[in-house]
Amino acid sequence: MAVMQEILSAQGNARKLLVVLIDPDKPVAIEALSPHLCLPDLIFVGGSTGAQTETCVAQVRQHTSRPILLFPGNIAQFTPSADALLFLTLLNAHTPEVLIYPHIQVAQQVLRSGIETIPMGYILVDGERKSSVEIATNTQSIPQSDVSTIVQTAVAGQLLGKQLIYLEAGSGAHIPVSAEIIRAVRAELQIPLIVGGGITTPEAMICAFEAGADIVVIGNHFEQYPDEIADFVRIKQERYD
Ligand code: 1GP
Repeated sequence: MAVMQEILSAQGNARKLLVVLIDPDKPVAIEALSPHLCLPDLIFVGGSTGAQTETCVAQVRQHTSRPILLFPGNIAQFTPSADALLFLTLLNAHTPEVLIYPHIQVAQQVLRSGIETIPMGYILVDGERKSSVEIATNTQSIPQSDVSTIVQTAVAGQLLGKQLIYLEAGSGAHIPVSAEIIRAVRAELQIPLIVGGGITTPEAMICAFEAGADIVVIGNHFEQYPDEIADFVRIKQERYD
């Protein structure tokens, strides 16, 4: 099944999805994706600087048959060897250098590769720690108190044809995206909603799911504690599968 079909089918059945994000620069969690353990639903591969994406995708494939989605921090990270590409637009960016120039540069390469391409609106929300995306793109995150701007930005993304919206507090955020924000965005959105950044406990994962996230992404925590992937997956499965 195509990856987007799988995501839509899960949303239609109220089945929540847990994603492990692997940074090609710090691929420590790969070993924990061994086939005999509880497996996350999807794997994202990407980071702010890493260019060893193809090698990383190949390594992940040796450990799991779960779909691998590219979540690229720059166009050098593109590889057709993944199962799908999150073709993301940073919706709260203000310059064409961020909003469209990279897409133009890589567009034909992506098209010719035949990879499944999923248009995704990406929204930076303040996680009380300046994220690498903010720094790399010189983009101001939206304060968590400004719920209406976050909702308006997400709705704009849906109207622009994005198939997913990702609320991002930033990798290693001190506070994740609040339940209030997730609820408010969910109430206005039909397409699947992804939430990530600063989620380090099963309680925080459940909080995001209960507020309306369809997909929760965890990166940093599993780099530090890869063995906990199985626990998070089990807890998620018990509640939502
Ligand atoms: C980062 O949202 C992801 O793009 C995951 O964040 O690394 O803080 O889990 P963490």
